Amino acid sequence: MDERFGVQAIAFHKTQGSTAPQEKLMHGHGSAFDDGVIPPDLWKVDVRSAIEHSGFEAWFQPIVSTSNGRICTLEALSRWSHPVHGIVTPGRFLSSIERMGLIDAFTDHMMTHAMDALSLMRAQGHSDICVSVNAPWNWLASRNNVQSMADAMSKRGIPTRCLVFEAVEHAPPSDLAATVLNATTIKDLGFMLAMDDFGSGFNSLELVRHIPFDAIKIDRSLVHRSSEDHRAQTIVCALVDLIHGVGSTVTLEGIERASEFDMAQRIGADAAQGYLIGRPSPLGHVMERIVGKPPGA
Ligand code: G
Ligand code: MN
Repeated sequence: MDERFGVQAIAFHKTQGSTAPQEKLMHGHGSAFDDGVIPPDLWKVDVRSAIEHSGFEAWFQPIVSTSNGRICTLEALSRWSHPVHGIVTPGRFLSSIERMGLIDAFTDHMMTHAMDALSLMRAQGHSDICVSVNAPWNWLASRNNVQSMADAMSKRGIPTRCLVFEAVEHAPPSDLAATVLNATTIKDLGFMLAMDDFGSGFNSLELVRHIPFDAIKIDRSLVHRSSEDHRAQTIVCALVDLIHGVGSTVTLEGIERASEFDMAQRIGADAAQGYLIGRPSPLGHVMERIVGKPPGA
């Protein structure tokens, strides 16, 4: 399968199964205390302290262009390096963060990690690669949040077009007109705006109708195994046409098999993301792939 990908992809594939740090341990949905593993009070103290002391790291997952296999974007994904429980994925702590009213602080934290990554890549001559961050519509709704980001990017000398806000929604948007207006502000400031996880949850066709997203990402629940599932493939294919029809680019999430990458190319998806292409990993590891240096060299 290497021939289908670019140099960066080939370099990275050789590293799979090496010593590369990868997601393990505490995956899944719900919070850890649901499992009875951690007493809720202790968990809350840990979450609050992680926010206050920058305990949430950002790992990065590559998104490649289907036309040449090269990395076009890195998605910043939070990982909590817990002193006792190891690497903890967001499915385990996001709901706690939301319940505790800390989601804005957490999103700000991820934005800083994203800008740090952009600064580092630019310093190494890779200014063509964007970084995307998951941003709840509620966070995006604050003009203050978005304007502060534009100021921070300008201070670092990074054009706003290098940062992609991946709008995520875990509840129906409360006010469509306001959401459309927020999107206009974001676009006017020059940021890229993507819709995350389209086809699941509350990111709806109504938003696609009214908001000029730069990119729409089709949820991995639709993409997974779709290359061998006629119904799924029909849906994904129709969504690709629909998304192109409204002038956005399409990213297929959850590409785990070569046959799914083949399908992405065949049906004209613009970009692909998933374990086949690369798992989320620390920035240093992704940079090794970008510069084409094998880990440990
Ligand atoms: O909602 P969003 O698309 O931002 O979710 C990203 C999450 O999806 C990350 O936690 C990442 O680990 C996971 N992920 C990324 N690629 C794949 C994949 O190919 N398969 C599966 N099962 N999960 C993936
Ligand atoms: Mn995302």
